[in-house]
Amino acid sequence: MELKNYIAGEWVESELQTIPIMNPATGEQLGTVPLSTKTEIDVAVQAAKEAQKSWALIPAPKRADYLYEIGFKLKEKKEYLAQVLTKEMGKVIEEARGEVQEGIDMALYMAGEGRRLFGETAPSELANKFAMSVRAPIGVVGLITPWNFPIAIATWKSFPALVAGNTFVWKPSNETPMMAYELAKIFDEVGLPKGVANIVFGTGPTIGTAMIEHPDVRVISFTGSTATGSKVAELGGKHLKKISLEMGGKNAVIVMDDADVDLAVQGIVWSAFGTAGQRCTACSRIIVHRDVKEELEEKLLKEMRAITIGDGLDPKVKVGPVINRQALEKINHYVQLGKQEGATLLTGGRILTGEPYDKGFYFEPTVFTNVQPNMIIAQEEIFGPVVSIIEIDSLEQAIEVNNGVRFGLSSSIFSRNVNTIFKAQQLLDTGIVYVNAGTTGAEIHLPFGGTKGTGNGHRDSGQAALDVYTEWKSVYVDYSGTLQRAQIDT
Ligand code: UN1
Repeated sequence: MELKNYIAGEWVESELQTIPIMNPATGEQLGTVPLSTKTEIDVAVQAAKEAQKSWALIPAPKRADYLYEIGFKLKEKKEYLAQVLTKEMGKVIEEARGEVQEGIDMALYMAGEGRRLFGETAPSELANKFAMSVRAPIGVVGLITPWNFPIAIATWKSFPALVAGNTFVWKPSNETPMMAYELAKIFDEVGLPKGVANIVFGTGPTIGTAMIEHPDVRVISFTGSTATGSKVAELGGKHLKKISLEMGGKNAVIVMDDADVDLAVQGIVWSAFGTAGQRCTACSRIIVHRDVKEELEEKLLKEMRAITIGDGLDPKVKVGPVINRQALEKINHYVQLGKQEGATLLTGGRILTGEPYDKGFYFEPTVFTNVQPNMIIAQEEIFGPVVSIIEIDSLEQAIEVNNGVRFGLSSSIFSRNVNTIFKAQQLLDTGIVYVNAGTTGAEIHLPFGGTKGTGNGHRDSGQAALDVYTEWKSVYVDYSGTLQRAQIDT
């Protein structure tokens, strides 16, 4: 499949350089993706700008009708999309179906927002004057999305942008362009007006930069690494753009001495090794009370023996490949570093070789124990199936360790004590807190995002996403027929 950009409702052929799209499970080439230039961004932004004028004038409930149609199409194609997603990204088929479901849910949820988009009224300080604030669309928004959730994250951003009356130019990840292509086909099939949704493939330094610098792009919504996000913020700040960032995590599961350890182990396995640890919400630290540490380690090892690793299309497989060779090497680098730092390797730690692993990129699910909170493996985001066990002996210490990293996306606590639970949810410095569940599995109608190095105060998903894609407009209507002056004594 040779992908093309989708600009102004057309599939735009290009003579540009292309790069291959690979299946990380098998090394098979699935197609090619073009690397666009600044010029394509300019054409797409102009199309989006033109389209936005009329799109913004369509009543929100009518704009929402397109989202319902998109949601129905996603539902109709769910199995097909999940298969493509697994081939292109590597996550296991069950998770791929779950991700497409997130897209369906987001479409229908945001379509519902078309009939809300509530504003506020306020009493005026003057008689015969009406005051209100309404959510106004901003204009053209630029979306930059990662490969680990190529459908879900795109829908968290594009659907609220659309329902609020914006148009967009989207740069998907080059690792997972087929999902973007499939979404573009759906936009086309439901007859979304030309120019409302535009997709341009290419690299961050070329077209990501062009998008951020473009004077007609008013908002940039980015999900990716903290290193890249901080560059986006720097450049966007210079150009006075509204920037929404969702970045890394170093999420922990806390297991207290009164926890249901069996349940905690299940939560840890799902959150640490699901998606091969490539979620920004993945569990990469286990902060465990010393009284249950041994029990937890034993049960964890037992549970991990049942994990089948392989091609995610096989329904028996629980852990698929990682995205590419660089990822494999990066994970391996951290594992070697962990050993050098003096952590004890409890299990795993190897790049898998031999049949059927040689052609793809597979890393063994890995657990380090006796990890100190300040070790590099307990501080930096590894983005792979590697988890570190840190021992504590009080809730206070657990909270301190949890909060002692530069990220703040997700955290979790396993305990049967209601006081412990409520105290923890208050003190954990993360945007998402789970009680008696792992660190993954956010639902689309709640705000998604984090504190510190994870974000810059904005949120994807939920009603909070509308704050990214709207501007508050305060409207005063004076129906007195006279010149009334606020703040002036009469
Ligand atoms: C991500 O890891 O980038 O909460 C998104 C979850 C998923 C989304 C994760 N619903 O784990």
